[in-house]
Amino acid sequence: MDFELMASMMCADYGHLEQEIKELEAGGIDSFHIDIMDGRYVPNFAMSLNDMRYIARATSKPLDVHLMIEHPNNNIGLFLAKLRKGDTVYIHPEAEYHPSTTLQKIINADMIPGIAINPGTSVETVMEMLRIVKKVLVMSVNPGNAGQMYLPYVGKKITKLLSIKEDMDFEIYWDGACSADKILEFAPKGVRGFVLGTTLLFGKTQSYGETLQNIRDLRF
Ligand code: S6P
Ligand code: MG
Repeated sequence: MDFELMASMMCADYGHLEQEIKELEAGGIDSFHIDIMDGRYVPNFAMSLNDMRYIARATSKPLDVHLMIEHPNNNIGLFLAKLRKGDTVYIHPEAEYHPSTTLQKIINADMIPGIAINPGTSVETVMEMLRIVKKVLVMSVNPGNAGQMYLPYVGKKITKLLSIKEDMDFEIYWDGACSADKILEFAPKGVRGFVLGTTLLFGKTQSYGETLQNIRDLRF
């Protein structure tokens, strides 16, 4: 079964960040998920521009940048200037008056445009943007923190997105409280990738390599 695994770097050990990156790479992680928070759009501060730039320099794997900031259009250029072609940038449509303008800037920079949709956001309200983006990051927790509980009502929205993804040409990614049973259930249905945080990857006794191998060995 082909699916992608992303490491949620806000959960990494910042005392040994370079080592964390190398271990995740050696363990076969597909990309690094970077949660940028501004303390306004979400009630938390997590990673910022310098963290993102550090990781971009430390790895040649793709970055998966999740902007949880108000009005990303105002300063998205700061992020795009430090990323590489082929990296992904997600915005939250509710955080911008004209989200398609911001998405166009991401496209013009040769990066992959995505939207992140909150548990309380319905597919219908983002329908037109689904024609522009290549990736939809479905939040299965409210944005702002790692280590939260999965919100089961999100499952119905994923079913709806799965039914239109081929016609509208986008892929679905999972963010929040991702456990092995969620990968087992949703990868075969067509969810393309999963962000791994404290639920499955970080703060465990086993190595990242062992955890990632166990996921790849799941019996679907
Ligand atoms: C939440 C953020 C996520 C979390 C990730 C943590 O606002 O967008 O990327 O970092 O979900 O995973 P977990 O397993 O601790 O919920
Ligand atoms: Mg995220």
